[in-house]
Amino acid sequence: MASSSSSSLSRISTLQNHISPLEANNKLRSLVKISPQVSEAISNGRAVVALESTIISHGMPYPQNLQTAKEVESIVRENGAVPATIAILNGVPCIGLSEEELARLASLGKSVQKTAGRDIPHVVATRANGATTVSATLFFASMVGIQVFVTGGIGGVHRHANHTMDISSDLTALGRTPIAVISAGVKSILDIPKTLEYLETQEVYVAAYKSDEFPAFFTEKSGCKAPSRVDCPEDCARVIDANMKLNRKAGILFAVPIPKEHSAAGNLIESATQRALTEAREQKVTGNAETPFLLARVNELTGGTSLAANIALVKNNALIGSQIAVALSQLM
Ligand code: PSU
Ligand code: MN
Repeated sequence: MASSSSSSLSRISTLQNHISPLEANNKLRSLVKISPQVSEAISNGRAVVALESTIISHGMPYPQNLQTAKEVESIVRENGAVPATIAILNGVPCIGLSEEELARLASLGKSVQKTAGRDIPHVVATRANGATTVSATLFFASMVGIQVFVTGGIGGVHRHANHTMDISSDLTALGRTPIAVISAGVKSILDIPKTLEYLETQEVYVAAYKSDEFPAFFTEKSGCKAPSRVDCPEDCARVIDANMKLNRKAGILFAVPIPKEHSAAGNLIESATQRALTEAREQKVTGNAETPFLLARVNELTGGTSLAANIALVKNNALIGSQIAVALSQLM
């Protein structure tokens, strides 16, 4: 356990050039703190579901963020898997948070640094608190061998990316990390056709869950046909198993449409999204500030309707992700 962060960096410097991959992996693992429940589950081949933390710090306001994070963890447990929420606390990457740690992270809100893959070394070196995005969460989940990861929506290719080159590192991380991410597709704040093209370039297997169409987060339909379709957790588990046995390096995206009873507000949310996008351009909000800005603004403009839909779809993803993780653990 690397609980004293003072030793984290000195341990990095002791890494030798000539060590076996197993030794290297053990040394890497000694730099992160794995909760006892997650550690036990990984050692015994039990189902584990990784969860990201930017959705807690930047994706939802306090206290709904804490309430949702706790409920999501409960859903994972009730469905037979162990939740591993991932975040960096005082410079220590934590895989599985205690109740106190989760509460602290949620109450700190946006003062916690949004941590994508590129930000990890700086957050660790400065012993800061970091909420991991999909890309950073993939890095730590893969380090400890977790194969299933649940979130709300992943980042993607932004609209006007041909000018701004704003493409989320979630997509390149998925291209090099053999983990299955369960999301409700991607938001219409993004360019969905370009996001699907980019995922293909990155060799990520993309399937819609019980649908022919790729979902657009708040709505079941995006107007884009999904590259593939899966209809049950067991089918998903078989794809993950094959991906792993073939030692492919790229990941998998299972896109689960928002439950029908929560998709009714889709049109209201879509018009709010258009307005938020215009405001972001007017106010010159760019880079990693854009996604949190749009999420918060759409929530304001819809009077909380988008937040309720967001919470509902994350919980649904947690349910299906846990079923997939359990099916996978039974295959192996
Ligand atoms: N999309 C959402 N909710 C979120 C995010 C994206 O609908 O909370 C967060 C996730 O953590 C995702 C990150 O990994 O934003 C992507 O940020 P960016 O677009 O800056 O790469
Ligand atoms: Mn970006």
